[in-house]
Amino acid sequence: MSSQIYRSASKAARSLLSSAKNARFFSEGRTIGAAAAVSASGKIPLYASNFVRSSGSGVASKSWITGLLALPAAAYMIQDQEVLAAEMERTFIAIKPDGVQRGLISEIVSRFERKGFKLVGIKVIVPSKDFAQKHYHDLKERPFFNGLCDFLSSGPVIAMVWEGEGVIRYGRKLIGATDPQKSEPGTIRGDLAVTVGRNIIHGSDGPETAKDEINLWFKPQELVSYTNNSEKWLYGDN
Ligand code: DAT
Ligand code: MG
Repeated sequence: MSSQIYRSASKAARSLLSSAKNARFFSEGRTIGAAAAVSASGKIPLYASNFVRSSGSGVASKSWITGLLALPAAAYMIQDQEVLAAEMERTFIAIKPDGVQRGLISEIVSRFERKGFKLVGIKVIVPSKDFAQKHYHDLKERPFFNGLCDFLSSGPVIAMVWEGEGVIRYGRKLIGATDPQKSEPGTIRGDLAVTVGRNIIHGSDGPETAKDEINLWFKPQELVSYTNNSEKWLYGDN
């Protein structure tokens, strides 16, 4: 019985959600902050835990009421997650064979993670030369193209997709200039690399390349959408 109520409650929440969606009402960044504030007020956890406890216990009447009263907030929370999942930008980042061999995986991952970006896909892969040529197709006229593709396919690469507001452009800032001699101290290449041919990391340079590179390196099912608990402290308008 209570699980049936749970189902209708969540159905109702979803229908509230879809009417909100149709109104295109929630799709502004500002809503994310508002929804986070609702979650932070403590109403949502109460709602969630009451439903969990009531399922199958037979002592659910108080919980139903609390739960039903919380429906609009529940719809809001579902919406909050979907807005974040739908609107957040993604970029493709790869630790090249030199970065892997030099033991810099955790150092590089931690810089993106500490900034507040979210890892939504990661794998270790030795790309074939053909694959490397696809990845660097826009550089095929350059004299270093062949050597670059040999190098990228010479060993394990850590392929990643990172998500967050402004992650494409800011990811490039974290990485630093292409030539580590010109990268600022504090950037990944500035701190950890010396020459352009061994600059340890790749990052998409714009929205189009990000989309293409994510599609080249990952199948859709290899990427996850989730809400990280810290997001309510990372995003919000005042
Ligand atoms: P980035 O990796 O910063 O996006 P890019 O796309 O211009 O730079 O070039 C891809 C890679 O090719 C780069 O990371 C290292 C290599 N590369 C670029 N310019 C080079 C050069 N002048 N000599 C040797 N390798 C170079
Ligand atoms: Mg590039």
